[in-house]
Amino acid sequence: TTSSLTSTPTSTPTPHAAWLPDAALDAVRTRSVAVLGHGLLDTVRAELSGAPEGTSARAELVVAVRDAVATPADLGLTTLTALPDPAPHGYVLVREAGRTLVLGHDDVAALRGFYAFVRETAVARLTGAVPADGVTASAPHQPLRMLDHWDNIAVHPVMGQIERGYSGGSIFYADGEVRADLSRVSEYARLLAATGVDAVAINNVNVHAREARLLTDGLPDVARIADALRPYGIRTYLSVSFGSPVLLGDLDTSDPLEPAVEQWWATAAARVYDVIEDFGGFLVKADSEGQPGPFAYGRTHADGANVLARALAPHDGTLIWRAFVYNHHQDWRDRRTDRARASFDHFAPLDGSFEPNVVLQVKHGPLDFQVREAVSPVIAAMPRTRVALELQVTQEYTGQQKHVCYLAPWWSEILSFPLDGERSVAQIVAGEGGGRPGGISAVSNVGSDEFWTGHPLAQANLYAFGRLAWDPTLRAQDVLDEWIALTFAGADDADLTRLRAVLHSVMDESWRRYEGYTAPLGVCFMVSPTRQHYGPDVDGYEYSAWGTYHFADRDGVGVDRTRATGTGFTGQYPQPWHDVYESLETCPDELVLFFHHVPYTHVLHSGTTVIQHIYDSRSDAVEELDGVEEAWESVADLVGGALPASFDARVRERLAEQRRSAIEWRDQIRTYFFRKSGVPDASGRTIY
Ligand code: GCW
Repeated sequence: TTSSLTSTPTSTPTPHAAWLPDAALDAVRTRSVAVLGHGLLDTVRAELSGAPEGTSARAELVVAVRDAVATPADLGLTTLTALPDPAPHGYVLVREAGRTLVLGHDDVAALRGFYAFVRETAVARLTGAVPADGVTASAPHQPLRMLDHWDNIAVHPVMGQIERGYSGGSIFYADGEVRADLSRVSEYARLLAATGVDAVAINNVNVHAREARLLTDGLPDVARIADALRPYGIRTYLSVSFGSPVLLGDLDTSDPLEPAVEQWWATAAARVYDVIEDFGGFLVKADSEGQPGPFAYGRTHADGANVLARALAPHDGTLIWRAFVYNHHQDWRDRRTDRARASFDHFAPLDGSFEPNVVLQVKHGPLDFQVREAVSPVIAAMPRTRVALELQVTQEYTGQQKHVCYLAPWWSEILSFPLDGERSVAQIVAGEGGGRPGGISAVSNVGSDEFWTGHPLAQANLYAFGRLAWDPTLRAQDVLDEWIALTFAGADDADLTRLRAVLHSVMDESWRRYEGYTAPLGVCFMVSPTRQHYGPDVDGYEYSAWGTYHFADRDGVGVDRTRATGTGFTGQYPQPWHDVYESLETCPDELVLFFHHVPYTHVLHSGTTVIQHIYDSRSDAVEELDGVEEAWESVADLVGGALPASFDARVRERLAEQRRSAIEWRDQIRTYFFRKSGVPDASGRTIY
C-alpha cells in the first residue's frame, strides 16, 4: 500500500500525541501543585489543570520563577540555607522529602524545567532510577536551538508542499494561505518546548514569489503564527529573499551597498517588529542553487549579510546567513573544482567582517547532509564569527522517513568531534573556550501527517535534536530511553519494558545499518536524481553539474581531496586532521573514499579490501533487517493496547518498504562494482 506514503497536503488528521501523551502529564497531575509567577507560567498552569492545588510551602510540585520566591522557608524547604540561582535560560530542580521544586531563571526556563520534571518522572518509571534528593541544575549549552522549515505556501507538483518533506503537507499553510486554524502549530510548539528548541523559521530557504510576501502583506498571518509559538517560549524567524528590494519593493537593485537598499531593509525590519515585538530575525540562503545574492553586484557575503543585520540590530534581531554556497554548474571532467572546498573558500577569508548579530549557519559536512561525511572545516575556521551548526532532521539522504534511521548517534559523533584538536564541534559553536557563541539548527521533519513525521519512529529524531541542542553530551541511547518513556507512558510496566528492548534493537544501530547498505566508505550521493534522492542510482549524479562525484572507474573509486595529488581540501583542516586525512595510513576507513581515490584492492585498516568491504557490508546490513522485523513482530500482542494499531500498521508498512529499498541498494551497488572492477565477491554471495 502506498496511500499513506503520500498524504495530501491539506489533510489534518488528529495528531498523535508524540512524546507528550496525557499519560505522561497525568503521572505528574496526581501531585498537589503550586505555580508561582506570570507569563509562560500560565502554560504550566494549563498543563497542570486538574491537579489538586497546594500551597507553596506544602505542594508536592512547585513551579516558580526565581524572582517569585525569596527564601527556602517560602517553599517549606528545610535542607537548604539559601535558594539556588539558576543560570541564565536555565532551571534548577530541588528535591526534598518527596517534594520537587522547579525554579526557572525566567518564565521560559521555568516552563522548560517543568517539562524536565515530566520527563524525569517518566524515565524513572522506565529505568527504575528514581532521582535522589538534592539540587540539579540545567542550562542550554547552545544559545540558539532552532528548527528550519522548508515549507512552502504553494504546493509543488513533484516536490510536494515541503521541500524534502516526508510527512505530508505543511502545518503552517494550506490552500495557498496561512492556515486559519493554527492549533496544530501550538501542539508542535508544545512538543518542541519539552525538548529545548527555542526558535523556528517558518518558510523555505528557497524563497519563491508567494512566500517572499510573508515579509510584507503576509505579516498579520506571520504574527498569528508567532502568537501560537510564543506561549511555549519559541521565537519566529522568516526566510527572506536577498532579492526582496527588487521583488517586493520599487527598487531596481538589491545591491547591499546602495543606500536605498539599506533603507529598504531597515523599513522592512521595522514593519515586522511593529507587529511581532519578539520576532527572532531573518534566515537567508544567498547565491546558492539559484537564489539571489550579493555576487550579482560584485559584493561579498559579508556585505550582503551585514545590510540585513543592520536592519535587524535596533530590534535585537538576529540574521542567520547560510554558508551553503557552491558552484552547481560544474563539469565532471574538471577535477580541481571541489564542492567540498567551496564553503571554506568563500567564507573563511571573511572572518571578522560580519556584524555582531550575524550567525553563519554551516552544514555539518562540506557536501550536503550525507549519511557519512567529514565534519565541515568551516566550523573551526572563523573564531571571530558566530557560527551555527546545521543538521538535517528531515531524512532527505537517510531514508526519507520510510527507513528507520535514528540519527542521534550520528549527531553525537559530529557534536563530540574534536575539530580543532581540542574542542568539540558543540563547544566551538557554543563559543566555549574562545570564539563567538552561535548555536545549532536543523531542518525539521514535521508535517500534517497523523504521526507528525511519516515514520512514527522518526519522531525520536526530532526529540533527540532538541535534547542534543540543549545538552550535546547526552548519550543517544539515553535520549531514546527518554523518548520511549514519554511516548509510551500509558503502557503498563511489563509492556513498557518489552517495548523498550524492542525499540532499542530496532533503532540503536539503524543509522549504521543505513550507511551499511547505501553509499560506502564516505563516498556520498549515489542517490536517484529522478526519484528526489530516494533509492540508489550509482551514476545518477556522476555526469551532472552538481559536483557530487565518486569517480569510479575500472581501477578504483573515491575523490582525491589530498594536498599532494588532489583538490587540496585536506588543507582546510586544522591539525591533527590536516595530516590525518591527508594520509591513507591514518585516514579512518569510514571516510577513505571521501578523501582518497584508491584501487579496489586497497586494504582497509579493518583488514579487508575496499571491494570486499563494499560487497560484505551491503549484504550484512540487509541481513540485519531480518532481526529488525522479528523484533517488531515480537510485540504484535501489544497492538491495540500499549501499541496503537495505526502506529503499528504504519511502522510495518515502512519496514516492508525499507527492506525492498535496502535490497535494491545492496544489489545495485554490488553489481555496479563487480561490473566495474571484475573482482569476484570472495564470500560467494550472489551478484545479480
Ligand atoms: O540538500 C539540498 C536539498 C535542497 C535544499 C538545499 C539547501 C532547500 O536537496 O532541496 O534546498 O540542500 O540546503 O539549501
